[in-house]
Formats: sequence, structure tokens, C-alpha cells
Amino acid sequence: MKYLYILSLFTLLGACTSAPIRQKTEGKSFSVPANASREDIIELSTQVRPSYRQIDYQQREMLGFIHIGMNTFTGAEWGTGKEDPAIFNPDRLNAEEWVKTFKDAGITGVILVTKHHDGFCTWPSKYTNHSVANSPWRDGKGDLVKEVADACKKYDMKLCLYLSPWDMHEPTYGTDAYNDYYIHQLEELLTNYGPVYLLWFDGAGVNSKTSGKEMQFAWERIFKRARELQPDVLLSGAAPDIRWVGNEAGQGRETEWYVQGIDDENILFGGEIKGHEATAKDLGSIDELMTKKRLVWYPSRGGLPLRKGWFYNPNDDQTTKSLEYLVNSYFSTVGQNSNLLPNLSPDKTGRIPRKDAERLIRFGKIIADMKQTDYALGAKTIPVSGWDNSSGKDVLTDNDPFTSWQTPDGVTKAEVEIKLKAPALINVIKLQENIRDYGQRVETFAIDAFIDGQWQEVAASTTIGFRKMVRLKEPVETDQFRIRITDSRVSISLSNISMYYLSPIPKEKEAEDNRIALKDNGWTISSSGIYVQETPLQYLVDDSESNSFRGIIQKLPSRFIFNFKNDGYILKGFSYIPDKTVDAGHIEEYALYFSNDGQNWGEPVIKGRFGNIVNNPVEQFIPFDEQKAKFVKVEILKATADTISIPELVFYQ
Ligand code: FUL
Repeated sequence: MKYLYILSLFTLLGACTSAPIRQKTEGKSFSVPANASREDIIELSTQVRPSYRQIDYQQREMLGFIHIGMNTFTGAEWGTGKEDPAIFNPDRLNAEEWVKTFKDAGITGVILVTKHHDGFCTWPSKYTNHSVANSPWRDGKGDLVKEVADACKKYDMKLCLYLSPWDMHEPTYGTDAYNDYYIHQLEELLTNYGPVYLLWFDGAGVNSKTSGKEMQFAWERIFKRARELQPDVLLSGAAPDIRWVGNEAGQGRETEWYVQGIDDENILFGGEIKGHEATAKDLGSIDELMTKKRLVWYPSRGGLPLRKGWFYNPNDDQTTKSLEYLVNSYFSTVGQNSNLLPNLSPDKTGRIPRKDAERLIRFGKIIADMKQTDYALGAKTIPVSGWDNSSGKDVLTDNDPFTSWQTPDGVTKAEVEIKLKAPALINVIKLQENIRDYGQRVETFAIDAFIDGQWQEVAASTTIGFRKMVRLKEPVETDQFRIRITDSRVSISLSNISMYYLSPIPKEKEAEDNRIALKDNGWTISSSGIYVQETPLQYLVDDSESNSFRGIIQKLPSRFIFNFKNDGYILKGFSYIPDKTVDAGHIEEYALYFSNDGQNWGEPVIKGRFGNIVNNPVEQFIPFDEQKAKFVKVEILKATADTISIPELVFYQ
């Protein structure tokens, strides 16, 4: 492939002068020709390129998320659209404090939810009454988007805006008029607040299964209008620039390919992307790409609410993620070719819970401390095998991800040795490919360290992409390393090697759980409207999440009745622990009834929706006013699938 040589020549020339100036280059995607062979797909996958917007985004590692809205005041994760704007009054809100918290954590942009699925707008949109203009906050004169935009300007942070496509409030939702409504709102956001770095088109509810309404979104029209107003804006989510990594737990994939296959021929594809399953384990392998119609550059991002849910809920005060969790998430996403979006949830007063803010900043500092010394910077690199004459340049340790070594076409294995200036203690090694000029190629690699007079393999993994950070099981102290690329698509490009030491992560004190869970001591459990498969009903309350009860919904509401077989208990709360397995079916809407005789149930003690249960299957704790019960009935009013799996139901005293 002459093409590669020409490109590498350009890269070399670029490196001889100053850093190559690439003006706003659009990405490259390709249709898969009919009858393409495996070799054709391998070749084609290496021709796909990121746009200048995506390259900028990928370099950014993290963006901060802020969720505030109606749910902050109701305690829900998903609202109903029927909330009264009168409840919105975060009277101590200080957007500068939010933005600065992210900045102090080393994050360079903030994504603000301007409208969540309940349709409430945190700016005074002139297209609806369902907004801050009708709330008591700042006497109805507030504009949260403006406050955050101003704070971002002050702290030199990128402003990103989330405008939920699914809208439970707006009456036109489900008709074409809603596309106009949505575009009008985008126009407001893109014209009144200065440059917007990224727009977030959340995928939740864009299908009728979740929203209950069929809505034909005019995605192309929506995206075109956004780009007309702000050509540099990134389109994320149910959109063509950035995809969901597949969970909301901050977990990436070891094998993470930017090049993805889809079945949509439209460059501005959106909504539920045809032929693309964001939660699939295998995304981007040649086998998978061979089944697709089009190859596109589609980097991922993993959201991570610092607490259990995205919105503030006082019941979640003890659920702030540990430093260890945050650091692990960083390596799992940022360290595996993705981006991480940590979320802060301002409380009803508008302030970020102190513990959460401090935790995020400490986490950011741990990462910054690690990066402070790159022990490989300026180190000598020796081409051992595989490389072409690009390896004459000493660029692998210059911390520039766009100056690189290449191998000739067809050479898919190569080795490079790194000689540090002095022996150092290392436990994190970062590798980078020159994705801008060569796309993503490396399939597998291994790392050796020279210890006690011999080479020892200390790590082996799959895919590199823009950034792979490998954490070694144990720190090694040496001045010599060897990177072995053991397989690649067509040829190899390697642009940077960095080496760090990550200090042990401090452990914070475990939060105390004051809840007292009832233990099954011979209760009888009966069910109706659900076909009980293999697993016994006792699995619902056996205090073991690994034993999941499984059943098939036959008729809604389906019911479980618990007979405590004693005088009863005073109950204060109930928990549903959902199954974390991808594709598991969950309870989505529920009602809880108490009775003293198992016959008369009266009104439900509590009833509601486990909003966002599919994407964020975390414990759903529901406290209620103390009440005595001899019998409890749990009704399933709606489920996310016909077959459901319930690891645990817990009643609290
Ligand atoms: C999801 C939403 O449903 C959640 O509420 C949250 O906003 C998250 C970032 O995206 O799809």
C-alpha cells in the first residue's frame, strides 16, 4: 500500500518542522463493498479516520457531568413530565463552584443537563412554559445554562449541553411537530450561550418500548441544524460522533476499537443506530465488522455517577464511590481507549454534597500526581525488529501522539526497546497509536521488563488505539523495557510510550449501613401472574445476590406475597437489587402493599418506577413511613422484558 508510505513521509516531514498543522479535517468512513473478503475488511478498517472534533475529544480523557432538574426535588431518576415547576428552587446554587470542582479535579469540560426526560428546561425556553421561568428560583428570572456557560468561560472550561430527545411533558412528542420543537430548543442553546463543545442526545426513551410513544426523530435534520449553527460541535449519544460504552458504571472494554460497523448509510446517523449494539461484548472485531454495511470512527465514553444515581437523592448519601472505584474506572475507560464522565449531583439547595466534591478532587489529584513524572519521556528507543525507516526518528518518547514509527505494509509484528535515563519504579505503562494518520491497527501486544538480568513479560493485552494504560500487577524497578506488538491489522503505527508510578490508593472509612434487614425465617412466599422457572421463590430473599429468582411474566400486575408467619414487623424500607447482567429483565414499575390478614390490602404503601434500571442496574432503596405488616405484597406493574431475574428483595426494619 503506497498510501501508507506517502502518509508516513508527510508525518516525518511534519515532525522535522513544527507540529503538523491539520486544519479541521473531517473523518473518513467507508461503505463495505458487496462480497468484501476478510482481507478487504481488515484493510478497510485501517482506512477509517477520526474527525478533528473526535481527536480533540479523545485527548481530553474526561468530561464532568452535572444532573439537576425536577428529579433533584422528587428523588426520582426518571420523572413523569407532570412535575410542577414550582418545586424547582435550588436557592444556594453557585455554578462557579460546580465548574471549579471539576477543574480542580483536572477535568476540562462540563456537561449540563438542560432538559432531562421529564421535559423541564433549566433555561427560559420561549417554546414551553415548563421551565425555570415558572419556578420560584431567582424569582423566575434564572437561566441555569447561562450561569454555567459564564462559569465555564471564567474557568476556561468547555461547555457541553444535554438536551433529552425523549420528552414526557411536551404534548407534541410523538408527532413531527416535536422535531421542530426540539430543533427550536437546540437553536436557543446554540445561539445564546457562546461556543458549545458537545451536544448530548441521550438514547433513553427514543424507542417506544421505554417511552410508550412512537416518535420518528428527524435526526439528520436535527444534526445538520446543530452543525450549521456551530460547526465544531460534537454530537454524542444517539448520534454519530461518540457512542455509549454500554454501562453507567464507568467500565470500559479491554478490547476497544474505534472503528465500528453499522448498518446505516447516513453519515449523520442517530437514534437507535442500525446494526450497532452498544452493550455487545464484541464490538469492532473483524468477524463482527464483516457482518456490517458501513465502517465508521465511533469512540466511546463511559458515564459514572459518583453516587448510586445521576440525580441527588438523600437516600444515596452513603453511596459515594470510593477513590479506588474511581481510579479503577479511570483505567477501565480512559486507560482503555474510551473517555470517563464523572457525574456530580447538586442537592435541593443547588450545592454539590461536600463529600462528593472532595472525593472527585482527590481522585483527580491521584491521576495528576501519577502523570506528573513520565519516566519514559526523552528515553532512548531502539528498534529491535519490524519497523521501517520511520524508526530513525526519536519520537516514541516525545509525548506527542501524532509523531510515530510505522512498519511496512504486511508487517504485523514489531519490537522496540526503551532505555530509561535511570532505573525507576513503574506500575503503569501507556501506549498510543497515531490514530490521526493511520487509524487504529494493533490487535495484541506484550510488555517485558528487564529484571534480574533477564527479560520478563509483565503485561499482555489487546488493542491500543489513542490510549492504552496498562496497570502492572506489581511495580517493577528497572531501566529497560521492551514492547512487542504481536499482531496488528495490515501494519503498525506506534506514536508514544509513557511510564508512570501510581501510588497506593488510600482507603476511606466505610460508611455505616444503619438499616436492619429482615431475614427469612421460614416465610411462605406465593406468586401469581408470573411463571416460576426452575429457581425457587425463596431465592428472592435468600440474602445471596448470586442466586437470582427467574420468572416469565404472564399477566400484569404479577405478584409476590410474603407471609411473615408471626405477629408482623414494623417496616421502614424496601430494596430491590437488580441483576447486573447485560440484557437481564428487570422490574420497572412496582407497588407495595401491606396487610394484617393476607386478604385486605388497601392502598399501596408505596408505588413508583425504577427509572433508568436497564442502564444503571443498582440497588433501589425505598424508605417509607414506619408501618406494621404481617403480609407484604410486591406487585410488578411493568417489567423491562418478559423474562425477569431478581437477585434480591429486602425488607428493612
Ligand atoms: C441515561 C439517562 O436515562 C440517565 O438518566 C442519565 O441522564 C444518563 C447520563 O443517561 O440514558
